[in-house]
Amino acid sequence: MNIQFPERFTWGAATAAYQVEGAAFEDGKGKSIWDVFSHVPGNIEDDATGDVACDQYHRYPEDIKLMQELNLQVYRFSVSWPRIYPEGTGVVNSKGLDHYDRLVDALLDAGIDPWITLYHWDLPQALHERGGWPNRDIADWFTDYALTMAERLGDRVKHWMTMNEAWVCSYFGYRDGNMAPGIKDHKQALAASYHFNLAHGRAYNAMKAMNPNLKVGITHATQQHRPLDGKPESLALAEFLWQENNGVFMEPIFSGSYPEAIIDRYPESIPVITDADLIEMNNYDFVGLQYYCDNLIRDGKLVAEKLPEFEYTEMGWPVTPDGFYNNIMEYVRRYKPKELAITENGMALDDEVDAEGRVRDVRRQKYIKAHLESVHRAIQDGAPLTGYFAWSFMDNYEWACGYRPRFGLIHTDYATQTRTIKDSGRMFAEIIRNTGW
Ligand code: GCO
Repeated sequence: MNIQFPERFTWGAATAAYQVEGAAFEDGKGKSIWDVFSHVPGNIEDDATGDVACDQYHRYPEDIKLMQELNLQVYRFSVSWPRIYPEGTGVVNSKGLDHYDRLVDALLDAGIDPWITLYHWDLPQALHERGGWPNRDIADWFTDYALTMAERLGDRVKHWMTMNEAWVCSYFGYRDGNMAPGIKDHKQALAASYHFNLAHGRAYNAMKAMNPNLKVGITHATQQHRPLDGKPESLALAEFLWQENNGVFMEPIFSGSYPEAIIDRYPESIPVITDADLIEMNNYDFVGLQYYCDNLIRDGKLVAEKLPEFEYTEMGWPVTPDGFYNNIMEYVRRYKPKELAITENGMALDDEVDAEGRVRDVRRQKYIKAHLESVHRAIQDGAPLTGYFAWSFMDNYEWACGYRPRFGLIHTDYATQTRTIKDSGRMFAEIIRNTGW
């Protein structure tokens, strides 16, 4: 097999603040909804919290050396909003800003380009108490925060992602309640989803007006639904779920419209949609797609159990690399995007360091190569893909699953904070060095 990516293709790995930083109550940081949610007994496996996580807040110099060993060209990380605005709005915490300033400089000194996610789920608790994402005012709160960051770091950071996976925050955070802030209310979930899009658009316009050199995008947990039979009810469900999980978040950004199927299905819960809002939302320089697996459908229903014909990960997700190709091409077909990047893709296992100090994660190596083959094929077939970021740089706090699933290219020993590059990390470093294999 000879897989060669374009010379200018960008290679990186990603993390998020609450998952790696720790220092949850240091240097003036305010509480986020995850600080509160993770401390409620029973919400998280083993009642794990992100109080310490990988302690990257203090250990970033050591981690940057490891990024160099992995040949990473880009490190995608998120800023913790309550580190910057402990109360969500108002007074800026200069120690928080200084931290990201130092991190960005250290990355640049190491020859690694920083890409920043502004919102990776850690809403200031103070803003939750003022209504959070279901409150339309959040578009302005978020824009003020985005401008503060762009003003401070925009001279050194070109790539910005406003939201990470608004789908997950809206539906798991406000509809199903299994993620922070733990609300179960469909109407609030749809309002939140609308305001994620609005906040993205408003921040996009404001950031570009401040500094036209910035590239401002958004990342999306793309969902691909695979009917295992040809039954009409299976095909219909796949199409409806495309609209509910992708269309609601992507159609306004790409096309300035809102999926009719959702307006028709939920007349009671749908927020007021205006043309002015849609014009504001319809802005992006690039969209980051994040893909892990297909959702399987049979007999007109989502398949909940494990099927013998699929391999499953530590998250209980099937391994479906060909679905990744279909998913990317579906974006190209439906929305004709001008630029896409794969901002997350990866596999959870229960890796251990062996007696020789190695992590022999053969299954992850296969997963990465198989998914990269799909990316490569999509590029050959015209998809405007400019980069691929592994999730994750290192094992970290996997939200409601605590520390059990390990997604990293680097193993984290949480008791000692020892880092060990896994075999997959070494393989990824070689792929980057050769722009393929
Ligand atoms: C996600 C997130 C990550 C997760 C990863 C694995 O975007 O869901 O960006 O925080 O850890 O997807 O579940």
